[in-house]
Amino acid sequence: AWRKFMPKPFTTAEEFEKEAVRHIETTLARSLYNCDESAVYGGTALAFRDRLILDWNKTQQTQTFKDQKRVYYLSLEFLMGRALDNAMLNVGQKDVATKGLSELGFRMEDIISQEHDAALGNGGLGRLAACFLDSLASLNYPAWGYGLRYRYGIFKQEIVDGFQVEVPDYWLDFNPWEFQRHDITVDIQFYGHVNRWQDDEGKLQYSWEGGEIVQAVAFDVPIPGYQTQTCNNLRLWGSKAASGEFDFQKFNSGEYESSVADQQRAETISAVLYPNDNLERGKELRLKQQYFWCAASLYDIVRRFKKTKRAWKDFPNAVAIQLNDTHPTLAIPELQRILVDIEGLEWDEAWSIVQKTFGYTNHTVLPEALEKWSVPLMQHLLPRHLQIIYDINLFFLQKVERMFPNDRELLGRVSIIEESNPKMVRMAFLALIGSHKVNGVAELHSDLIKTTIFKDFVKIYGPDKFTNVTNGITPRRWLHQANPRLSALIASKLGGHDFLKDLTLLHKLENFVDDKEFRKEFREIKYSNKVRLAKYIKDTMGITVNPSSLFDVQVKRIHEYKRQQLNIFGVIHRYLEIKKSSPEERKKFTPRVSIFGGKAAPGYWMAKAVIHLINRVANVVNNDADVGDLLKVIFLEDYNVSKAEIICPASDISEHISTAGTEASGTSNMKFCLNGGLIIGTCDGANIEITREIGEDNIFLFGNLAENVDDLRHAHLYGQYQLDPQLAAVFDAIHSGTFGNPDSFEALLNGIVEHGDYYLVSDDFASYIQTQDLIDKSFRDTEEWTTKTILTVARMGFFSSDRCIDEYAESIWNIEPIAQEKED
Ligand code: 26Q
Repeated sequence: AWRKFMPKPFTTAEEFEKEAVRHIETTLARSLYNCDESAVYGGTALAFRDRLILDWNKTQQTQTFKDQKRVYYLSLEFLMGRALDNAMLNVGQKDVATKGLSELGFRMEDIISQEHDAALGNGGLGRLAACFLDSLASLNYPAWGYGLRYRYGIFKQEIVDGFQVEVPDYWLDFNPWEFQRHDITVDIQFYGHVNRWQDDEGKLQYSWEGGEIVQAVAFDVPIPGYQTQTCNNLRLWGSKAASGEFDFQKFNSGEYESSVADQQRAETISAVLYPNDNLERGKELRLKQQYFWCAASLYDIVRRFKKTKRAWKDFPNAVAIQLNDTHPTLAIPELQRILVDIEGLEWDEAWSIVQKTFGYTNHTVLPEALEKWSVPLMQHLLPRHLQIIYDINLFFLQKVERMFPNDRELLGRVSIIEESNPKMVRMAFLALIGSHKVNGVAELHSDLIKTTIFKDFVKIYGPDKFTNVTNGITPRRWLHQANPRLSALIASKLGGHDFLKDLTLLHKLENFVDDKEFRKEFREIKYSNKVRLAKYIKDTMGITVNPSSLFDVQVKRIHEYKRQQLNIFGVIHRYLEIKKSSPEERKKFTPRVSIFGGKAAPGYWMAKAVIHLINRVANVVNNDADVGDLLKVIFLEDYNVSKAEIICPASDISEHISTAGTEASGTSNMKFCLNGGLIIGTCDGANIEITREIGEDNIFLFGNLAENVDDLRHAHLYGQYQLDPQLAAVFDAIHSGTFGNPDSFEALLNGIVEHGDYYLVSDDFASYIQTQDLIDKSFRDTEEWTTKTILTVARMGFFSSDRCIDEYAESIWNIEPIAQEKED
């Protein structure tokens, strides 16, 4: 009966304008007479938000009513980027809004760029979570994301005199996409002690008492699917001081200031995203963040389950929880605690529920990234959880002892507790033991975890506990939104946009690979995307680059294992070659623009030195009149999701050149290929599967293989070591001061020359340079290049996150989509 009061969604430009203007005038209280782009952004976002909310409410109602199994994706990072364009494309009214805005005198592009990125993540892991939410909603899976509502996302990067400077990213000034749920709060306990007693039946009981309480408040973000009414929920927890008697007492007894200090201390839990990517540093506040978010999310999930009045053993039939890396591992002892201490289940019964509920995704084999927490810290912060972890470990080791009697060393190797000083809790082992499935994120990586970090566990649990789900990306954002012209061209050939829901349909493009007109349009689109990036470079840096040059892009977090240093050494090599060539020889060079972008963790000195070197080289090369258009070097400031949307469609070649065996998957490799860029890469992560799909002829692979890395490292340290001669020439140039004071780069070069070249830069240098030369040649043959790029796009269907999510749903979560019933 209430339906008749529900607002009707707009369908024409005029109806859209009416809604947007109403929001500007009333919701935002901005007079139309000083209406700027930010106000128009607000009005547009609110007009679309209204439409989403209707679907959102309905989806949540349907999901509750149907009571099918749901998946909860626990991630400390959701690197969402902007929401408006995505909302418009998903709802399908962007054209209407574009027309409406232009009637009001505004350009859609300018309005979209008013929005602040939601930058609640570092890099690949966080962006993967965002792509997964998009696919889950688009495929109608009942799913929620759970994360933290950081007040500060990943820092903004400024380059000052060639150095990275970090600036705080306060992004919540105006965020129309979140809804605070004042009524959904959870009290979270820290510190305190454990009481143990016997109940009437003589059974041991434990309770966690005392300590301090911090309140978790829910903030919900709607996640629309593409061309479906499904709108899922992302719930982010914010922290505040618990509003209890405690505060009142303090207040009444005149301790006003100290009560304000308590308030602020509580709020620091959700204040800031830790800016480390693939590096863990054991900070107490980080552990507090992890427990705060796990405990709040589990309380919420359990509360929802209890409303259905189903039996506890049914919990794993109603709930699947996926752990995005080890960051949410505390959810495992927390669920065990809820079931045993609070709900009164027997240990074994509870443990079987826990194991059936959780799945764990591993994203790294790098030793420095494996999470460990000191036992004394955990004892102090979470005394009951530490006991539970010890019990989990005890029962696990007893099982191992029964399987492999008298293998003491094995017990030491697989123990959740590392017997170091201080003792450490190995989170990856706890996550593995507490889950029914463990997956890697690309085939090579999933194989590697079985032979390296989890080798012993394969013997214990058998190989079936381990599986692979190769990562994917959402084609809605990374093709349709980022590259609308390419999306339109594909649609014109394939007869519609169905490929955005089934990316394997792209294979039909192969039929047009010889179609002259198609090839020409395909090339023109790439060119216009390069013009757009060139304009961005001109506007932001004042540097002119020629869009006909080969655009060579490496954008990702700066890390030694990703080897931006290999790239910049290659650039220096190229510069030296140009300098020493005759005018005649110079004509043979393929003009190139080397584009870098990415943030370094603030405490990661080596990564910062790489940024500094790139900027110094840029300074010299770009101002050398001798070189002109043959080479330009660009370091783009503050690489983020919305910049990736401009950069990915504009590359000819992108670099994915990690030391073999170190990059678990990579996902930007997929974004570049999907947009008709080719790859120079090592045999690492998803590059290997990309090669299998698109064909060896269409990718430029180089370098040593993962299987040889150990031997090479060993040879560096204990055998004969010869620096590659071409690399030596590069180092000579740096040392001689060609790029300014060489002192800044001592540590960087020494890591290679003196300290064993852990990342094998020298070993791979010759083959890298050679492959770049091959690329130069290939690029000059426009026809050959065009064929390669078209075939690449046509064969990228496998790398949709939709395929990836279907695999998780089938092999790990055991969940089914919920068809949305059409409105009457
Ligand atoms: C851990 C402890 C304390 C502080 C920070 C962290 C931390 C934070 C972020 C550890 C790791 C990360 C991020 C890791 C990451 O982004 N990994 C990438 O995941 C992608 C998606 O699976 C892969 O494609 C990349 O290969 C992998 O590097």
